[in-house]
Amino acid sequence: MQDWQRSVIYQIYPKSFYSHSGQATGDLLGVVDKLDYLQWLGVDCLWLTPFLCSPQRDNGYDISDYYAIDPSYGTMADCELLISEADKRGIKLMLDIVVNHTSIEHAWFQQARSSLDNPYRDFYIWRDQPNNWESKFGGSAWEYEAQTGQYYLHLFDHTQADLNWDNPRVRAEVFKMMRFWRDKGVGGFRLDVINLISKPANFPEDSTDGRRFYTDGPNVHAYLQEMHREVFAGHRLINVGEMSSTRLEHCIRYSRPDSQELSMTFNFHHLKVDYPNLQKWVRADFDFLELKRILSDWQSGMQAGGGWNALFWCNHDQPRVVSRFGDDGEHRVVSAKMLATALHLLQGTPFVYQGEELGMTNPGFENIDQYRDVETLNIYRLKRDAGESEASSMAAIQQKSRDNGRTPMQWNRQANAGFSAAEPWIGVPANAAQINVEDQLEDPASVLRHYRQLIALRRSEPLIQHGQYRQLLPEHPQVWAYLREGEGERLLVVNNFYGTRCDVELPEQAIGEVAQQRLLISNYDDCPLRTRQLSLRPYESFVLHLIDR
Ligand code: TEU
Repeated sequence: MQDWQRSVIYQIYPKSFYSHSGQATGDLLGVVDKLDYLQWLGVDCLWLTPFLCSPQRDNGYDISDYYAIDPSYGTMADCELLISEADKRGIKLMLDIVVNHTSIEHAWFQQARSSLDNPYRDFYIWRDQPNNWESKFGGSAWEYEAQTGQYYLHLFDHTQADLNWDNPRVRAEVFKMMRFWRDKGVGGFRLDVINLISKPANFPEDSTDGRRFYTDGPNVHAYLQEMHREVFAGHRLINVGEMSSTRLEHCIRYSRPDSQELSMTFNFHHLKVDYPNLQKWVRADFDFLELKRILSDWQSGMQAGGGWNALFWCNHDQPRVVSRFGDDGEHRVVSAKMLATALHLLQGTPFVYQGEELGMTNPGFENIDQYRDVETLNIYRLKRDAGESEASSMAAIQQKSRDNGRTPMQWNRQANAGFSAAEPWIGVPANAAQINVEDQLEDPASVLRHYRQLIALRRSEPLIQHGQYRQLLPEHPQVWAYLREGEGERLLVVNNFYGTRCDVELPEQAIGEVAQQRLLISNYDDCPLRTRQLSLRPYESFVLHLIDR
């Protein structure tokens, strides 16, 4: 069993976590200040989104220097302190590495753009004519550079130029930089959109946006194996790849131990169940049957192929899960706990995104001036230019904007939710006085306590780590029930995903002849022990450990 197969990872968006210095934005010393809280919660590893030097056009995913800390987050000494203080508490730091692209302010790009024969020209991807591929943030994926008369590729913002991974000098520079951070003592890497690094040499035109040509591209596995040899081999690191629009067979290859590529993969298929016809920017309910089908296919498929899933509901690009798949009003507490249980009992490595453990909600911002995200602001402009009404544009943005997950962490009832002495860079949700760490630490029935219990269970119950996943009642429109099976024992996990009561009968042959049963966790304190005929209350969820007769 590998380290990460019993771990829980906590994601920090440092800009919104805690400001030690009392500025509008959070900083690395702010994370140091909160390490005791994270240790109490029980997490093994922290993934911090990028805090390296950056013009912050995409909040740090546009890096201009891989060897220096962005001054808004602190200094290299602060980073070293964070690594060593976390280490004292048995917590590793995972660095977010963005190497599909750099900022156009990076020295390599500054060199590359200066002339056609500059030695750095081939660090990027240049063409005399653009093809019809689209940027993930809207518009063409090519930008014209007047000085040299060619176009460069950018799959994201035009200030994020794609690196040319077919150039061995690029790979050597990336691996050297990763060894620098490995030798500083980071416990692993989160690799941003790493399955997009290998583009086909001929850049074909596409009938859609081009993604089928560069997603899981021609040399991606070879490049990751090279990264493994050059950076990971012989070191105890946890490496997770963020995979955009990927496929199961590729994720098995990325994460199988014998491929010698990565530890695990993120994918986003289960978070497109509220994108009707794959359109993100419309307001829509989520498709529950589709959600169960996708998560179940990935559970069974990765298990059969020997791969390993990174499990998550939330991150800095996603709305808050309680607002999305739960109920952020009357049933907020029970639904947040149910969603946590449903995810944490799966096979894989769970990620908890800051504030998720409190059941933090979308902020419900009503005015475009309250939003900060480059993608959201682009989309608003495109919608309004296309004649969409203010009300309809804002309805979609309110539900889908990445800023939903980027509001300040809610620490207490004080001003700015205790995040900073200064006014934060983005608004604090009005419910911070009701939803915050300080209150939930005191409350034995809080969402926070439930997360802590789930994190501890993963360590103490081997079936959570490697029991075989089996879905029950796949067509049930309201309940997600599944088993994690072992030899002569199993976990039964039942989740009512809606705010109405529901009677349900589980199939007899799946439950077997039960000799003993034990309740592991539930979200109602009087959960009756039962395995066949269930009468579930709103958002009710429980886990039973069953031993066969
Ligand atoms: O995101 C990759 C990505 O493709 C999406 O999650 C994207 O942000 C979303 O589809 C837009 O709606 C990663 C980072 O997590 C994100 O914050 C960066 O903006 C992006 O890469 C570029 O580096």
